[in-house]
Amino acid sequence: VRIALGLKGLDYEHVTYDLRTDAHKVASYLAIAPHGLVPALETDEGIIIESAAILEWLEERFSAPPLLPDDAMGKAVVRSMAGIVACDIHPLNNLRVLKALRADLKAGQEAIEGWIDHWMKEGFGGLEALVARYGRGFAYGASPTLADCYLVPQVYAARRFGVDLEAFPAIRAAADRAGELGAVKAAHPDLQPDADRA
Ligand SMILES: N[C@@H](CCC(=O)N[C@@H](CS)C(=O)NCC(=O)O)C(=O)O
Repeated sequence: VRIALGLKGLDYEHVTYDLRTDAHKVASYLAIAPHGLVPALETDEGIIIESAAILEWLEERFSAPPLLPDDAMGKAVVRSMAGIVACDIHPLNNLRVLKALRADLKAGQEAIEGWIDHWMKEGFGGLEALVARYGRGFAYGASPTLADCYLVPQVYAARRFGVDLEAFPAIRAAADRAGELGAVKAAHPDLQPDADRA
């Protein structure tokens, strides 16, 4: 969502919630986002939760620059790429799932790392084929789309977890190309107001 806001040149106030201290589970945040997950976007029209809904709203309200292709098939492909990350990879490796694996299923650190590695690679396998087919520098085509808004953070997470991305050259190239953009650089976790300072 930060990447899309930046690509569209939109100014926003950034309110952070530290997931490590369960700040997203307090009543004041649940009043904003009843599902207890970040992000949420507070707009003049109301509050929007769920990244896909936020991104589609931004696209509808602030059409320039467009983050979806013109044609219906192009839009479908970009949404397929986004869906692989949003539905097939990210939720399985989310904090609450990893916590449940540890607490309820008694998984140790090695098992958790194996789980993350498995589901990232499983999802990246399909995504790699799409990016290799449709990418022309970016994940889809020659300019950034919603697909890059999903791809960049997922590749960041993969690298943070030490997942070997050798088998996914198209994904790596697209994420690295997008990473050169000012809007993407500014959205990097290390540059956020709540980032741990070394
Ligand atoms: N489907 C939601 C997922 C949101 C989500 O899982 N956010 C993560 C941070 S990237 C979170 O809030 N995790 C907290 C937790 O797992 O307790 C979306 O796309 O917005």
